[in-house]
Amino acid sequence: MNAPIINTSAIRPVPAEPRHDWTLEEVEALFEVPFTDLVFRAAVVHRRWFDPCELQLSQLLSVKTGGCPENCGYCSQSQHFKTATKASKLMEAEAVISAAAQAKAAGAQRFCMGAAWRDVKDRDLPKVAAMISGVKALGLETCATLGMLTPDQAKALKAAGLDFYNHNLDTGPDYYDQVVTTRTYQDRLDTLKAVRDAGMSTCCGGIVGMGETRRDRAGLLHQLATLPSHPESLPINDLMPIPGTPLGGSQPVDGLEFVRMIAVARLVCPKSMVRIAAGREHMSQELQAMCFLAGANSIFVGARLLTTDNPGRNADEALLANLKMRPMAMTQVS
Ligand code: SAM
Ligand code: DTB
Ligand code: SF4
Repeated sequence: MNAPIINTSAIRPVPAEPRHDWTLEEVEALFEVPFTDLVFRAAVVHRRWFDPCELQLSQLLSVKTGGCPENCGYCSQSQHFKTATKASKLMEAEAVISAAAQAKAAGAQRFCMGAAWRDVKDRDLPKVAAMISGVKALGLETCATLGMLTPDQAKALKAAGLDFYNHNLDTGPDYYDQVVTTRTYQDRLDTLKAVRDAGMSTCCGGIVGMGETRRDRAGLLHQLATLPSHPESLPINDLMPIPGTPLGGSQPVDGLEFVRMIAVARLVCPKSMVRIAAGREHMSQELQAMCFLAGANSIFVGARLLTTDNPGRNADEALLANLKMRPMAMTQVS
């Protein structure tokens, strides 16, 4: 009998502990690892820290839609572009809490409130705080994504019961000004610092499919991996192309490249919840399964993201059943 063929590159030691000293070149090199070897390594790291059959489930609600002064080239909610999204004012706290109760009943663990704001105005804080404390009282993990925050605003949100704050870097630093010019990369990093300093967990990731290069994708992951603490949640969005936006006609990223992005995210931020965020609507079960193998362990559930469609409950119940995966125990509801 022939001896089994072992690809020794596949059994190189896998770093067990998170590192913060990744170089851009190291992250870029991971993207060049042969696909099956990369996914294998990411799967090993995934198993080191997580049960690979468990998924964290978050649900989004747009609590303030459209009319945003920022010019993010991917976004349906920017007032700079003519899109089909209708602007509406900040929702009442009771309506948000009732939507959160429905999300919980449908199986969501975390409820994320999104507002199309550049930054938070102090006059809106009491209403936002009421939403957060009401959602928290339901026994859900709370998350919000409201634009830039001052350190004092971050402290106020934490005091209201906010567990996570989502603020994405979106892409690598070299490509950023091709996507948005009304704020800087440093503005984003400053808000992330305010969130960390207030004692909240960060949810920070980005988007693929905006015409960026692989080096830009590596650049984003390098930024995340060298933050003072890795984001507890790391969403990877596959661009939802929005007609009327500058990026509405972008070429979709190939599925294998999306899986690579997930695998490299898992390798450089081993203890983060890596989320397949926007884009599952146009992904097959097989592609999502490949992402889970490569270390993704979180999804958005519910039929809507903020302004675009998501697979919805029936499709996701079938996905979990077919893959024999199950919801993860909640991480923090204190
Ligand atoms: N206005 C706040 C902000 O920008 O931080 C919060 C809401 S904003 C919609 C949250 C994130 O959603 C963006 O940073 C971006 O990463 C993601 N996003 C927005 N539109 C998207 C799209 N069309 N496709 C994929 N991801 C998108
Ligand atoms: C994240 O990374 N993706 C979510 C959430 N965090 C806020 C938003 C996705 C938005 C997709 C486009 C839309 O629905 O408008
Ligand atoms: Fe505004 Fe956020 Fe959309 Fe940018 S991504 S235009 S900041 S809502």
